[in-house]
Amino acid sequence: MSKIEQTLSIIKPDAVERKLDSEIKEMFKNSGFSIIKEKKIQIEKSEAEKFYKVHETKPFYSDLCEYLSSGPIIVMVLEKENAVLGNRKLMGATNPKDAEEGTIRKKYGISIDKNSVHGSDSIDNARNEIDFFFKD
Ligand code: IDP
Ligand code: MG
Repeated sequence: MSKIEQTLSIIKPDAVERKLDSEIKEMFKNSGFSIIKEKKIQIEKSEAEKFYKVHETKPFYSDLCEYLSSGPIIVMVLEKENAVLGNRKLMGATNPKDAEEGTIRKKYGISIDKNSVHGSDSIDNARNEIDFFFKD
């Protein structure tokens, strides 16, 4: 059964820096997502640490948070049927080397850390991540 969902997407610093935001947004729209909210921001490392808290024990945590706060990002709320899973599919595997043809990370990702986009991995996390950036 399918239902309308919202998920959080982030266009990460490597893709914003390369001015890929319009092309990535087109890929979302062409896949049937509506961009309900969006803003371009730069966050502090301390905020990135909160956002990625689930990864705090990983060896790459500090670099990851440094990176997410290293330049402007575009955060978006995407909406469509089964948006969480659909966005994960459109993004492709975490490591662009493993991502399938036609996915955002295959097309634009540079490396496992500079993989161009973030997407929520569950409905609960989507709700929390949307609140994290858009609660006001
Ligand atoms: P996801 O972004 O596909 O959900 P996660 O496992 O949640 O992947 O990891 C969050 C982010 O941390 C990834 O997008 C990637 O940028 C980075 N990352 C994950 N694994 C590694 C790694 O082994 N080395 C360096 N960075 C990593
Ligand atoms: Mg993740």
